[in-house]
Amino acid sequence: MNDTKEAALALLEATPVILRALLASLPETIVTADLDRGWSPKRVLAHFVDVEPVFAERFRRMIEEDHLLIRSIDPLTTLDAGDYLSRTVDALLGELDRSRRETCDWLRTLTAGQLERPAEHDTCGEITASNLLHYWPYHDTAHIRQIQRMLQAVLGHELGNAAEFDV
Ligand code: NI
Repeated sequence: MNDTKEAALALLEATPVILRALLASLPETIVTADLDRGWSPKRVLAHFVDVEPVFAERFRRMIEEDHLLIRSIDPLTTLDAGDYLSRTVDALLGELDRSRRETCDWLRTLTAGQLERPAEHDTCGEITASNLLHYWPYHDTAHIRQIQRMLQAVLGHELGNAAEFDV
């Protein structure tokens, strides 16, 4: 396995750990606050839980089926249909942790040949399993940054003149 694939897998495994460290001890008022145009940190976590089986199923089908046609989904529609926000942050973190571990154990069994298998995405064109393996943690890191920006904004209200310091 080459270094970028190893990094992709390591980052996939790190995501539930990072999210737990960021979110598990925060006050409920902050974790559920609308901090980014309708998004709270908890809603971003719910998005992780919601798309996890979609990624996993796409990946399995790419390995098992020839010339798979991947249909795009509307992630906001499936998120809002999922009623995730009635669950606790801890329950959402637990579910992501379990499903991610199961998927990563399976991903580690794939051969280089399997990772070259192509599929056709309905809007993006041809992608390989390897492309999806790298896109997945790329998507994770974008949403982790989104949560970190939200939390930085919370702190930003309390800086006073310390806002003038260089970061
Ligand atoms: Ni997303």
